[in-house]
Amino acid sequence: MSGQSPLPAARAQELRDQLNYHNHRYYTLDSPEILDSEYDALFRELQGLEQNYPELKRDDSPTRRVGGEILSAFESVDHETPMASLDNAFSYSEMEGFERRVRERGEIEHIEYVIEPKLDGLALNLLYIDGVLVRGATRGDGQTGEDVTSNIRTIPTIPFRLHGDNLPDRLEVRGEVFISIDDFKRLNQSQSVAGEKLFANPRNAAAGSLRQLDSSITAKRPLSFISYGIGIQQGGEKAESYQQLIEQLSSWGIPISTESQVVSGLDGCAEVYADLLSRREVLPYEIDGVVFKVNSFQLQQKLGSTSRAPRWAIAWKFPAEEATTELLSIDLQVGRTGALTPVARLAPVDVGGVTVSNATLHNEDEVQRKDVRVGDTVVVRRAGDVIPEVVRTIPDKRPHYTEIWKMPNSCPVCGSEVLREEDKSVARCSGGLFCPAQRKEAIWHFASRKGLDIEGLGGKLIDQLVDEKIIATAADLFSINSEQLSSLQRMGDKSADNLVGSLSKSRKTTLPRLLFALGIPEVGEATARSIAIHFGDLEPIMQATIDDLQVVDDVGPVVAHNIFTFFRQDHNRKVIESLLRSGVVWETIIPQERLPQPLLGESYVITGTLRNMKRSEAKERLQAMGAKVTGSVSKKTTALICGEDPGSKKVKAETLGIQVLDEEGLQSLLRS
Ligand code: JCF
Repeated sequence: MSGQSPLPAARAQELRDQLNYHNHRYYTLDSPEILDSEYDALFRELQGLEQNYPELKRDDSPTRRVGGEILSAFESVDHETPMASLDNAFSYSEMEGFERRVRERGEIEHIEYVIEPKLDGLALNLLYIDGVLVRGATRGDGQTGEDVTSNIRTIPTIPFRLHGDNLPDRLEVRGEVFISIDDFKRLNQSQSVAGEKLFANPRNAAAGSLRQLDSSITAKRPLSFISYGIGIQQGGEKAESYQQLIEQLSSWGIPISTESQVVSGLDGCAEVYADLLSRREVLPYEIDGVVFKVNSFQLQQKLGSTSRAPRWAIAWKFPAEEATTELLSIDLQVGRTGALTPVARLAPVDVGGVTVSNATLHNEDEVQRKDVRVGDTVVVRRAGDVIPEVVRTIPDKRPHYTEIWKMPNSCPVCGSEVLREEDKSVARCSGGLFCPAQRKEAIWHFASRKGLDIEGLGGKLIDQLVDEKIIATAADLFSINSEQLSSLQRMGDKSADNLVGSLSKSRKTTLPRLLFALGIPEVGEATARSIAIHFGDLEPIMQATIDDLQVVDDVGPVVAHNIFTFFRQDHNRKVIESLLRSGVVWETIIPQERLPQPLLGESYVITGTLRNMKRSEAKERLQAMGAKVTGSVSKKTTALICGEDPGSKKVKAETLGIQVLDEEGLQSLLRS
């Protein structure tokens, strides 16, 4: 025969073996030995042979994986041995109960368990006769299922033929059919491109795919399979433990869980449970708990089964992450920085042991993307520590009266205009100082070091002042008296007096500081300074048009619009009036180039406490006169300006022979 091509039958057999082998390497072992193009060439050669010699077609031919058989209904099949289900534990104490029963019935103290993640898919029963896959059936009621053989033949990880010698004559392989999370996302993407209905979750997608009457559709769905045991076994090597069994299945070419491991006792079980729960969100597939099985088959036998489920296994379920409920209304929550978050108010529903009646909808775009409407029945998800969220609606349950939700134009708390920047998903209330929801944050910003720099007024104190209704806006700060302060908790007379003192000092400020302190969205320290220098005083800034504002370096259309809008709002003007009435003052800025610069080229350092002026103010005024103000004394320093309690800088200045000015010296310098 040499030199001649092999007989078609022999070649077909060779191709089937090769293709099945490479299929297993590619899908189950994830380690291909040949190129996709080489695989395709072998595949087409076999397809050609089968077309020319239909008598060569076999059930275990890889060409069967593309599907094609169309059924009118699924036939019923009896499982060779019933498919048990699993008992569930929902808490540590239920798990403890299971473990105690195993120890008591088994009359043994120390027990080994094999654990595996509980996949959220569908149970499948495969029948192999003499190592060849002959049937696949759904679980059904445990006794009788549906024959889905032509569909499961399209699942690439299910071998048509088992590997190795000493195979059982008859073997039922049980496991879970599922779709991985990545595959699910891709599937829904292509459903969406094709204008087809999206699947709600991987489990539904897997169920829908497995129960297709046209197996060529199933072939296009990315189904996976992982085995967790057997039914009948006649002949072949018999395992003595569950661990041995799954290793044996794996050696025959059946995919098993990569997370499977042996643990000892209740402590070991609790440890892997906690570990898998913590990794739940990063696993490649959805799981709803952890399965624990007594490892020893001898002990399994001794424990036996109830009518429903084996006594040697349990599923310790994770807390449910999702529930459905009715969406009663969509409210807006105003954050401390004015960010507006749509929040779903829900008919209270239990999600994993916690009653949920509010869930976030994140932002306007998300509401639109999910098309969530008041009146919808929605799926709520609460995973781990994260805030509950609305995942999706159930379109079939939508009442006829619903309306598309829109972000309102005005803040629900203060009525200010709602602004949304281009390319950003957050909408914000422009109320700033005025909006009660933003009050504390706005006051804190107002008093901060770059703002009016009110010493001794921290976040906790602001909380107290607002909560006790002593102040409502930043302007109210200046009418606080020491009695009001002393009445607060943890506030001594001395600190009350100090704060009143620093408040009165902060009244005298600068225009850049005031402008920054107002908290106009996107107006930071540098922008505030540029605008202040350009316009010189507050009144022209308040009158400026968007075009006027954009003349300033640093100010683009968004910032200009923010500033313009801010000063058009009545309540903001009121806060400013009230600030003026409380005696907040600043010097008009004479544009830099028109200012005399008598100190140009000179360099100063300021140290110690000044009695009549803050160091930052002294610094600003010296800078305005052209001087440089630095942080450390060197030979180049013109003079050290020295307040009370100076530190090492004074010593250094004296050592270097540098002039030292006291506060009077500073005053005359500033008058020069
Ligand atoms: O992953 C599963 N859903 C799963 C189901 C895992 C198992 O080890 C199972 C199962 C159902 C029954 N074991 C049995 C006996």
